[in-house]
Amino acid sequence: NSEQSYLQLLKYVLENGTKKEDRTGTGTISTFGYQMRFDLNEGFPLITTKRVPFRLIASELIWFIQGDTNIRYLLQHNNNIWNEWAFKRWVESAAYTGPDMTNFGLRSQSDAAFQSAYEEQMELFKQRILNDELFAAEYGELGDVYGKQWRQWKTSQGESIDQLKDVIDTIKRNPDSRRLIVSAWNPEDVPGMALPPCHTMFQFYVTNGKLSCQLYQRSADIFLGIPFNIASYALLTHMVAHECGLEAGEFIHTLGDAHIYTNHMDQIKIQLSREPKPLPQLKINPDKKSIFDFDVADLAIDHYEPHPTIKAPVAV
Ligand code: UFP
Repeated sequence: NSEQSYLQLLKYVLENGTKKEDRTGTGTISTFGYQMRFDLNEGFPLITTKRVPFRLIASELIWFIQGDTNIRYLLQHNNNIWNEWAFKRWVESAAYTGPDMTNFGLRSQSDAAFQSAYEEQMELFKQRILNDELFAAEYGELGDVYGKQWRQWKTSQGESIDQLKDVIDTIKRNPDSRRLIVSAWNPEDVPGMALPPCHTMFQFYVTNGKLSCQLYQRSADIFLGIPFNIASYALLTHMVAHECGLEAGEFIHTLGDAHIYTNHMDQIKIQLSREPKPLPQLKINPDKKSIFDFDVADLAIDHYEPHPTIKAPVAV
């Protein structure tokens, strides 16, 4: 099944990747330019050779679709995937008076005493975001991330463009359009961003009543990031197809710098030794028509029986 295209990517980069230093100081092996295709009719491409948490993918995607850029919604849904980016802004701000958290990502991997101080500060930060609305408004805000660019792209005229709504309207009115694009890469905003968008832009395509989507991802952490990214855009494609009265076609995933972090090698060996299981099925609440009305509870995954989770450190 289409999980093989992901496993082939892992093998390809293991065999053909070249050593490359990176921003995080971790070190990678990397290749440039790679494409995977997932036929969404073969099942939902949630990787089975390790457990991938669909719940986190669904709540993050709904957060993007709502145009929300504050981690508070994510924390309310017990989703911690964006915490480090908000935490970084908090501990670098003048208002933070706790222990020094410089370079917390790398330090907490090598220094156990630091790690417990870091975990304590992170927990305090999360509780404050959840319980203090004013604090959340200031320090939970990530600024110009996906939700903002998809739903409220700022123009030079001071207006705002709802790219996602516009593209859905166009799919309905003019499905043959070759301009069905949403861009998250805003060159004006990039210099001020902690994490410039990895999912740079995506394009829809309609043929024979089926909606396909292609994503250009400029930078890809193949072990940790990519299984999330595949599932997230497959889910988006299904949701947009649902709203537009189309079937889901293919998800095509095009990668720029596709890399394996050198501290993920043992995990990848374990994963490649496993036999893929049948892909699960996606269930969408048929009573919800517009993707802008979706809630996490309207999306579910059926018959997902993956191999166990494989833990690995995130490069921040
Ligand atoms: N990354 C992903 N997918 C994502 C995401 C991040 O693979 O959805 F948000 C990885 C890619 C890279 C790092 O390893 O995060 C971003 O670093 P950089 O901006 O230096 O490319």
